[in-house]
Amino acid sequence: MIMVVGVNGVGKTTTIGKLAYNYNKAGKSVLLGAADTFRAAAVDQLTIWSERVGVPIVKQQMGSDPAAVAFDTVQSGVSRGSDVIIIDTAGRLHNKLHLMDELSKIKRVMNKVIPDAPMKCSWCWTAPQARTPWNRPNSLPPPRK
Ligand SMILES: Nc1nc2c(ncn2[C@@H]2O[C@H](COP(=O)(O)OP(=O)(O)OP(=O)(O)O)[C@@H](O)[C@H]2O)c(=O)[nH]1
Ligand SMILES: [Mg+2]
Repeated sequence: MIMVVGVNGVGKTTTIGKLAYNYNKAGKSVLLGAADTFRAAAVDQLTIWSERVGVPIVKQQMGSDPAAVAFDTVQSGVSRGSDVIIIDTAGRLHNKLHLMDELSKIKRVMNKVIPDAPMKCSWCWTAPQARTPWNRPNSLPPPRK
């Protein structure tokens, strides 16, 4: 399971398209989960990637609970026997605690379906943003599980 997280507009969804393409090419069965239910057209954007790459997608309508989408996606991945599940999330700043807590919730519900699944939480950065934590370490919230 890969949960892709990061600040707004850094390339999360595009990275998911690239990952899906490469895993698919390597013969793995991939399932995408559209858990960015916040930004307008985010679900449509990921749907276009799923069609380009030729992999299935689990989605709900905009505004629905992202954790519910992630839960459905993992459940669907289990019943389909998917090798790789990739979850898109809405962009957020790392110092907005309530938004970081939402990510913790998404991760928790994914682990409810497969408690011992190998899970990678991939934080997307742009080059200038990658320098921010080193310049302003106090801007980071305490580590979240
Ligand atoms: N040149 C270049 N552009 C990129 C790359 N990755 C993403 N982009 C562009 O950056 C813009 C934002 O990319 P998205 O993948 O939508 O970023 P996101 O993090 O999902 O954005 P939000 O969901 O709004 O937070 C789009 O116009 C992409 O085409 C990259 O590696 N190179
Ligand atoms: Mg996106």
